[in-house]
Order: sequence, then structure tokens, then C-alpha cells
Amino acid sequence: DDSFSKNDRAFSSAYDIHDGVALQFDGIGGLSGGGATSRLLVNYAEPYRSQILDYLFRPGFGASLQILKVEIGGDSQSTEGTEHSHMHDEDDEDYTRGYEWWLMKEAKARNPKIKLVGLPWGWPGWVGQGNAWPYTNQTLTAMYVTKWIRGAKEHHNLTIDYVGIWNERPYDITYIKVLRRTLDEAGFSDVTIIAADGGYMMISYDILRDAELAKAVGVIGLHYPGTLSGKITQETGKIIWSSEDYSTYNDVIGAGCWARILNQNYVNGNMTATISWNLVASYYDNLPYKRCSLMTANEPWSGHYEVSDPVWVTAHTTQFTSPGWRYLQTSGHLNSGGSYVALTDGGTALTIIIETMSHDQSVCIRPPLPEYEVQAQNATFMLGGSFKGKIKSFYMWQTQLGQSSTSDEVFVNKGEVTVDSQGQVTLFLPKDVLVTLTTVPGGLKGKYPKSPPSTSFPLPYKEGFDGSQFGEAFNFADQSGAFENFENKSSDDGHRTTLRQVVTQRPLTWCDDPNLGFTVVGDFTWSHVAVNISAKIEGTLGVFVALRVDKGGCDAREAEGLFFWLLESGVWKLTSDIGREHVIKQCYVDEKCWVSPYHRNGWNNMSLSIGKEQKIFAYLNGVLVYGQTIKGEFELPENGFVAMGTMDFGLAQFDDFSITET
Ligand code: 147
Repeated sequence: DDSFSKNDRAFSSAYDIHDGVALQFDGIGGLSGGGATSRLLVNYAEPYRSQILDYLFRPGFGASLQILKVEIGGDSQSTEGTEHSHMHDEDDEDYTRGYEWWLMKEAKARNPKIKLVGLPWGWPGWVGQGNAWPYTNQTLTAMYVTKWIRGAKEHHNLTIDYVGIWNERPYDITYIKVLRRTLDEAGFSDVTIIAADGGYMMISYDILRDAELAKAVGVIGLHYPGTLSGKITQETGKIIWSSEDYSTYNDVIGAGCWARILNQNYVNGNMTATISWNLVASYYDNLPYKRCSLMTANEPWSGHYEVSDPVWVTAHTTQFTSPGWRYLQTSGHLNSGGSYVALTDGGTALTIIIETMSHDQSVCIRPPLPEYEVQAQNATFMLGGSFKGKIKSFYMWQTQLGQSSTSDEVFVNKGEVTVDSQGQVTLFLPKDVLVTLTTVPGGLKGKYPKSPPSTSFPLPYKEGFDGSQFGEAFNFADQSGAFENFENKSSDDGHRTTLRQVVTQRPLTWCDDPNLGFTVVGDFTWSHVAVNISAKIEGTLGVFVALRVDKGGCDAREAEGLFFWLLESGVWKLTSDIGREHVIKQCYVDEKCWVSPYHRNGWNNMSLSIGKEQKIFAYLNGVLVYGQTIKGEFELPENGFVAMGTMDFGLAQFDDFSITET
């Protein structure tokens, strides 16, 4: 194949590759969380689940990630849902909740050298000690984070390498110092603090004028830096990371974005690690930021998953480098647009990654990308220093992006290219190409048999909440509060194992969570389904089931749909919104529409359906309480998720869940 040999009509430039080293390379990572982005991954049956994990973490197979960053669950909404805290209350400590521990162990099992990062989005309410603010009692907050790190070690034998402050929210200088001290005193002086996962001007100024702060912070973590880190940040002399980046739909343009920033975050901004939000789209497509992930795995019921181009873009760097390698000083821009980075292990290993992403084919979600030009060009890489004469050939890997290309052009093994007698290699670089030249053998475009075909969420659907490995019910995506498997140890009423909403106090939110517990499930396109549930009101004002719920994520508070509420008093209500502002019908206990039996302090069965002629049926304990056709007096979304929840933050249990077609 000579498509990459010198093209006489294209502009040519030469670039020195000598062995003067610059900054240490820290790795490329993925972020699970911020939040609940991996929710559906754990539900996959084998062998698919392991295959997905291999594509992400297995060295020399797929993305071969070098860093895994996870959310420290805060019982509150953090983009695609809530992640459970290890301390729902001040006197509660549990290191079995959720899937992040499992995910970290799976990553470590595949790559023991992968670095682990933890960061909080929201916090359980008690952390605020009466304020909606985590820095009220800084020792307490630092202990909360330190316990998570200790829990990782003691319960899962996971060493957390890095910890952050508060995702994209204000930091507090004293808190950072208190956290440093708390970690040190607990024996975690090896845990490096990243600050402050957001804007970088303030933290850089603060580090420059505060020596103790400078000592406490190991890495300045920037978000969506647009490849720039600024003069002030560089003056700190600190390690700089793009600790959250990408967040772009994982098509060919997303891949272009990822290819460009992986190189240019270093070339333009001296950033030595870049972390993708997010790792894998294991959340329902109709939640925010659909498929802004390295790959997609959000159909556990079918086993279908998609290995997207960003996985192979990642492989261009990760399969041929290791954290601890150093960038060469000669990394930089190409003269006709694009960039190259060169990395070495300090010995004879050398990897050069070259990208020529054009503007329109590499736009990321943010920040805006200024116009620039890229042209097809010839690039000659001239080996100097100790590389010259020692390296006789490179293995070459190539990806052609751009909307017109097809996927077989992704991460293609191009065999070996010879270094000529003057120590030079010349390549023709079309636009939107990503090339790796490396002395490292053994790259692999890992491949499993094609995953099963995509299917829609199965109906009828039944869930008895009989427990699952992760303490949560499969396929339910909590949007506010936290729903956990629960066992009524002395129950003899047929509800021994249930799902329980356990958040009893408003968290210190990252989004503006609705003031209630709320979990969604199913297929967003559903218009005509029936939901059935038994619920037990414990310490809450009431419970609800809902259909056609049209919003989750940070917009969950604005959700509309058909909501059927049962209050602790026995009053029931139908509303067309989660905020209960649009009441379709309500019925007080002393009115004629009230039906018995209502089981105060016990289990009540609720069912709700929207039939083919837009007729609503609501049943309470088997008795029809509402049966009317939607006319025009209120508006319902055309379709949406099935949901259930509580009327405020408080305990309630759910059982006998089912969804059927109407
Ligand atoms: C980030 C969050 O940290 C992630 O949890 C996730 O929500 C991600 C989605 O793109 O976004 O937060 C940002 C939200 C908005 C901006 C930047 C980061 N913004 O508008 O510049």
C-alpha cells in the first residue's frame, strides 16, 4: 500500500525527532460517572459484558485505557442519574453499593497498572451540617472522602491514585489543605489531589500565591480546555491534566474531536493526561448527552453494543505508550495543519502520533473551535540523537476519519515503514488522518463476534426486586434519591425483598434535583403501556407511578408525564408534571371518588395505563379510581419513560413491578 508515500503535488515539511525529553505522559482515561453513565453496563449478560470491558480496558486490544476516573456517589443527580453514596447518613458506611467498585476491579483485573481517580459531584445532605455547602465542616467532608478511599482499599483492595475536590463547583483553599492533611494522617499520602476540575485561572493564581496549597495540589485539572491551559497555569509548574474533556457524540466527528484533543491538549496546553466524559454510554439514549462516550452499551436486554471510532482513536496512543513515558520536546504542529506528539520510554522505544483533523470534522461539544485550515501534506520525520541509526523501521497504524470514510479504515495495521539511511520517514498525510509510527510491536484491533442485533426494551416486563449483585434493580435509572434492594427480614406479607428509596434528606446537589425520589425505566418511545406497582409508604408524604415521563438528568425537576400519586393520608392525585402544578384530578378521603380499601402503613397496589384511544385508567388496590379519555384539557407528552418514586425525600418501598402493553 503506497497511499501514504510522498505526494509530489502536496506541500512538504520536515520535523526533527530527537531525544530531548519534556513532560511525563500520564495517560488517557475514561470517566464513569458524573453521573450514572455506566448504569446499564452491569446488566449485560456474559460474554457481552466482558467483551465490552475488554474493548475499554484490556491492554493491547481496544481503547486500552490508562486511567479510570469514577464518581464518588453523592445520592444526587449528576447528569444521567444519581450514584449512591457510601454514607447515606453520618453513621452509615457501606462499600457494596453501586457499580463503580466493580468497574474499577474489572479495569484493574485487565490492566493492573491502570490509575484510579475519584471525584464527588453531589454530596449526601448530612455533609452540609445544616447548609447546602460541603465546606461547612471541612474535617467532616475530608473524612467522608477519605473513608471512600479507605473503603476502596479495605473492601476491594483498590488503590485510589488521585482524588478531586468538587466537580465544576467552587473549591475552598482551606478544605484542600484539610483534605491533604486528612489523607496523610489516614496513611494515604500517595493519593494525589487534583484541583479543581473546572475553571483554571483562579486555582492557578491561588497556587502561585499559597505555598501550602501548592504543596497540597499535585495536579491542576482542567475541564474542556479547548487544548489551552493558559500562561498562569503553566507558571505554577504543576502537572496539568484535562481531567474532563470530549463529551461529544461518538460518531466520526466525535472521533475527530478526540483525535485532535488527545494530541493538542499536550501540544498547545502542556496537558499530560486527557480523560473522556464519558467512558461508555450505558445510559438510556433519551437522557441528556446521548452517546457522548467512547462507545455505546445501553441495551443489556439484547446484548447489543457498539464499538465506536473513539475507541480506536484512543488505541493509536494507548496501545503504544505507557504512563511514565515522556513526551519529546519536538512535539508540535504540522506546517499545513494538524499536530504530532512523540513519546519515548527513555530507552529505544519511540511512538509518534500524527493527526490532521480538519475543523469541521473535529468539532467537540465545547468550547467553540476557532476556524483553522488543514491541507493534505507530506511530512518528513527526521530521527536525531540516539534514535538515529538505532531505529530502522516503524510499525505504522492508520485511521482515516472524515464523514465520507468507512469504518474499515479505522486503526488499520499498515505494516512496517522503513527509516531511510538518513534516518528519515516521509508520509503523505491526507486530511482527517490519524497515524501512529511506533517501535512498539503488538498493536491489535481486537475483535469479538458482532454483538446481537439491537432490540427495543422487552415487554411485558416484570421485576420482583429479589436482589441483584449491585444493590440496585436492573434497568432502573435513578434520577433523584437512591433506590436500593431491601430485605424485610421479618416480613410475612409477601414483600420480603423490595426496592427502597433511601435518601431521607435533600442532598447537596450538583443539579437542582426535584425534592423527591424518582427512578425511570424502559423505552422512551412508549405511548401506550400500563404500569403496576405495590408500594409501602414509610417515611414519606406519598409515592407515585408515572408514564410518558419526558425528562431526566439535570432537567428531571421539569419532567412532565402522567403521574399517579398516593399520599400517606389516602388521598390520590393525577398530575401531568412531577412538580404537581398541573393537577388533572385529585380526590380527598371524604369525597365520593375516594375508594377503600386504602392500607395505611401497609402495601397499596397502584396501576396506571394509557390505552389506545388515549384513555387513562388509574387503579388503586384493584379499584378503578379514574378512567377518562385525554381530551384537550391538559397536555401530556406523546411518549416517555415509565417511572416511580416518592413525594419527598423519605423512605418508601416498592414491589411487584410490571409493565405491559395496552
Ligand atoms: C460536565 C460535567 O462535569 C459532566 O458530569 C457532564 O455533565 C458533562 C456533559 O457534557 O458536562 O459539565 C459541564 C457542563 C457544562 C459546561 C461544561 C462542563 N459548559 O457549559 O461549559
